[in-house]
Amino acid sequence: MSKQTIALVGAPTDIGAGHRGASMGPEALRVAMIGERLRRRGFDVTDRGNLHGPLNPWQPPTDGYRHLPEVAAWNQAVHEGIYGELSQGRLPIMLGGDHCLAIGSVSAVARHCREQGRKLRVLWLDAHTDFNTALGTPTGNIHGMPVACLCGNGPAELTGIGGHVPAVEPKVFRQIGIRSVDDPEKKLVREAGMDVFDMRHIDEVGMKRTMEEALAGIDADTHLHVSFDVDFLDPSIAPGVGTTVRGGPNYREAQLCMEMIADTGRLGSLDIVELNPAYDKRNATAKLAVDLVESLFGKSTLIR
Ligand SMILES: [Mn+2]
Repeated sequence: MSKQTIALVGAPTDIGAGHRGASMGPEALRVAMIGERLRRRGFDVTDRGNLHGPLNPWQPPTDGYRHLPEVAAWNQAVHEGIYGELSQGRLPIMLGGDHCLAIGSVSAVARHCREQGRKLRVLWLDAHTDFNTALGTPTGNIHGMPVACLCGNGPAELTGIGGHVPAVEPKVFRQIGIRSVDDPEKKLVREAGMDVFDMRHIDEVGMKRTMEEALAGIDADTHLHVSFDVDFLDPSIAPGVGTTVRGGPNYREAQLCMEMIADTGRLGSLDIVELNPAYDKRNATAKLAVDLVESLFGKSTLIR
């Protein structure tokens, strides 16, 4: 079987974030040669350029949400862009942008899976569960809410993107690397019954067993979507994010995580989000993200 065509889709915005700068993420990943490195691995890579949307007006929250109309516009553009790539048989990599954009990308993947009769599994690699709502959020920043919105808990402008409410059920998610959850959010995560592998779990059983658990049940009919929030990584190796939380996976744990996902052969789409060059040092976090993406696409030390 020939290798799949990968489509890079830039979404240069920080519309859902609490710090400016994730809007520069797509270009930092290109500067770190994401396209070339995947091409070198034998993939056919096409860079579709950037999506467009409203500028960040940098306003305080209204009714618990910051920039809701702008977030909706960006996510509509992402939904259409990612759905279009999937429909053409390409494997989309969304270059974010902040994590609110996963509302658009995951809803597009879910729509594609419904139409193709495929099962969906979403691996959410993140320090945060992103399951907040307008009632519980301390900030109104919508990058803390995409999982809730995708599960139907959020404003209609966002839950309705893709035309199927909810876009997904909580059971499709496996969250890995979690170490920062707001108190009201903890209750919601618990009630939703979402599978969360927090850092304590990784400490106790190791990354290998964690990934075996997160990947259990994936079969030939499963589309695997990875939503990679760069703040998943320990800030000592990945300073280039706005919302660092100490105590994340180290370099080797992150590599193992990516390699075990690659081993399934089921990766169908990817988000790379929250990379913030304004906080980075000489683009080191972008380079690390690209290294990890290479592993996610099958780079390994030995022929196994
Ligand atoms: Mn996130």
